[in-house]
Amino acid sequence: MKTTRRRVLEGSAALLAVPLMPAAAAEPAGLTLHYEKPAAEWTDALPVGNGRLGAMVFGGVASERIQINEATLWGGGPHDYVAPDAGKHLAELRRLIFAGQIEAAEQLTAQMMGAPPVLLPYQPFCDLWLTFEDAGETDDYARTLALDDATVAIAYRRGGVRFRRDVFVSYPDKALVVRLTADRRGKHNFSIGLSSPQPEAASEVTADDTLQLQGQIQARENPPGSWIASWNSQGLRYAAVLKVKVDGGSVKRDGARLSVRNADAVTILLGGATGFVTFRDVGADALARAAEFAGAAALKPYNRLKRAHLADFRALFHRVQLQLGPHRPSHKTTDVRIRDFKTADDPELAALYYQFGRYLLISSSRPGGQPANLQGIWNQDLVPAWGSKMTTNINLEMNYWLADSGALWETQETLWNLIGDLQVTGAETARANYGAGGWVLHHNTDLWRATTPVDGAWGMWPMGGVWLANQMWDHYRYSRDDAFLRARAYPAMKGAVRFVLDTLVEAPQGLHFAGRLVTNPSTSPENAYLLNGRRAGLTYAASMDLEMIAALFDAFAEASALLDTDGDLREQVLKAKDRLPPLQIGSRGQLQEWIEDYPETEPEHRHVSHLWALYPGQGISLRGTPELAAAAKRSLELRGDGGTGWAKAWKVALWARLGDGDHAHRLLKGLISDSTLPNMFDVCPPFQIDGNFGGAAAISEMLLQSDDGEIALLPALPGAWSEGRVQGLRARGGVKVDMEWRDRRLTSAMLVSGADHPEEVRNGGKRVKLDLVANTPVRLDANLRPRSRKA
Ligand code: FUC
Repeated sequence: MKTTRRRVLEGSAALLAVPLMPAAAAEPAGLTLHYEKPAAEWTDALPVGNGRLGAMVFGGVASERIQINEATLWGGGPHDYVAPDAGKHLAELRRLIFAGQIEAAEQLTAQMMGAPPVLLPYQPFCDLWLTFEDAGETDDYARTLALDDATVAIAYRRGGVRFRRDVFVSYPDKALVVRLTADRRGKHNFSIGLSSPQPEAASEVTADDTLQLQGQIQARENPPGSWIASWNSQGLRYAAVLKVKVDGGSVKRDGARLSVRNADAVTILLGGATGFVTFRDVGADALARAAEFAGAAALKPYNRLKRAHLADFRALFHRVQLQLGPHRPSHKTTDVRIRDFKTADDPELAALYYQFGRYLLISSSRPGGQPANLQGIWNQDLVPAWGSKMTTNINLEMNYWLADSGALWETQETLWNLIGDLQVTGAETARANYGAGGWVLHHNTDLWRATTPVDGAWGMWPMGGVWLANQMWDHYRYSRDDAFLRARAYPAMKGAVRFVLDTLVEAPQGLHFAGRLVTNPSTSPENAYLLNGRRAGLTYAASMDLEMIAALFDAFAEASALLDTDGDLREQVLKAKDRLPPLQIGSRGQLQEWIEDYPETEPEHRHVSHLWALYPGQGISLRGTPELAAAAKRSLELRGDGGTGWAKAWKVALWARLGDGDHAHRLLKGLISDSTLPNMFDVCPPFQIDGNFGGAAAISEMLLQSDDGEIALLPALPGAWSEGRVQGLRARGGVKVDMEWRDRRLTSAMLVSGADHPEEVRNGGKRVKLDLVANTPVRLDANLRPRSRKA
């Protein structure tokens, strides 16, 4: 590479600003994941991301692998899944279900699936390789992910030289950044390559400091049983452009790679893009986009990139601070702390797990990107587990449970956009499959916004839209953002209401709750019951449907009144609500999952769908509906404390809602010790990110709960967290909450509301009624007595 005057100046400026001497392995702090070895497997590697680009950093000494994803790189192409004849079978399906002929009904669903009846997968993008020249013995190795820097750092001594490598993905500068420094000049000697697991991807050197990789998703036959469709034409184009800047030394082409010689420090910038514009338009110029991102980042000195990255990331991340237990620096590596969490007294690891959830959400879901899928944005497999799709019968929703309470509302922008698209495709499915208005979503979707039933009879679950519409309303309850309600939530809620009203049917004579309005077809996600000795999944009016529909109807009534619109529809909704069957308590004292008290085929089934109204819904609560809460508790006991990672996370939150912090904590131990990988990723198994997000949401539910007009401080504090403090958690009503506690008792709290409104605050048996005034902090003492501002 030609050493231009500009580059020399920029290089020396960087030398002045960043000392060449890399910091020794940082003292492991409360917000750092810390390891003493490079990653041997993908699930040891550490994630970074900006919502569009995700990367897994391995931290090798002889060679570094950084595995990279781009959020819009999926299999297939724009596609309409609607099977035009699916609706013809609806009447017969309903008849069979009401007649108890479930086996025949389940067979019939094969005629009602989407075309094709499985969806398309999220795809890996490319790998960046750094191959280092042998430079002698290595010691003093440390690999860290400092959450509040959103940076993976690798530090070691090799041949007597201290090296350091920092990797982050910048949201403001739209690029992956790798910075290599050393404590001696001229010591960086390595080559740089790009590859991709995608067939026919081509990598080439286009200048002495530039590499690029380009390709197009190829037609593919996927293995049966992979829950992934095959596709028979080329799909999305993708491109990565990489630029290298050296301080001292040189960089030049070396075959298909770039070679860095004798550099003092090196900065590598990578931009990545696909042709994706919308789910119906994939015509963007991927290469031009990638080149623009890398080129623009390369014009900025490293320090500016780093400063912009930190400012951007910290503006979100620092909104919530959490300390559990006394601060005791741990010198164990994070994988050991995870393994030992079950038996060790390590409350700070729970706080780290909480903040890691927030870290992952900021890194995988930012405006302009896609919602976090089953793996967030991190996936190395061509055939990922469950296609790494967006599964909507629990997983996608769970991904966002922590967003509002954890003050990360912007991360939901991608979800609101997805729901906007699903209203378009879901209207077609509602019409074709059900002859209904409004919009419908079943249990899975992908980049192409599938809304049809897929996968099998358990896919005949038309409630995905109802769940998501409820989630939008809940965001309104947290944010009190009227513009959001009017422009985004309300249309989605109204469309979901329309679909439900058009599909509720009267239960026929002779059946339980004859004459009431019920859903049919219906299923309690993925669970099955025994009917005449046979396994059956389909039914009418599964409890979850009734809970979510009742919540949606209430929300719609409130929203339409607030917006002063749709009075007639509101009347209709309230009348329909009165005609829904009630929730029932079964023979074992449990909350009944189905319309009849059927025996279950798998009593410890991972899904706890019928407890939706306890969490994330709020239709069941200890004080509001004590009998149903007791039945929900019985259901939880019968289900047991096992399950997938996400199932445990959900149960932590459910026990928190029941006010049992110690039981919640016992489950959290299981989640962290038994369902968490060395890099702190959740396992389903395999890796699935929902448990990370659900676990974080559940931790905040242990500390703070809120309903309209009521905030509970420390409602489910376990003995293991006898002291701590939290700042910046959010309660419904737009209230920011800080708290401190000691000996498991609240010592002080501070509330700041975004708007004037009354609020009742509760802690244990104590209560206080407050008239909150916008932006005026209210400090409460241990007895919830407001303290004067001066005190
Ligand atoms: C649902 C769950 C599985 C898994 C899959 C992605 O089907 O029942 O456990 O999480 O989604």
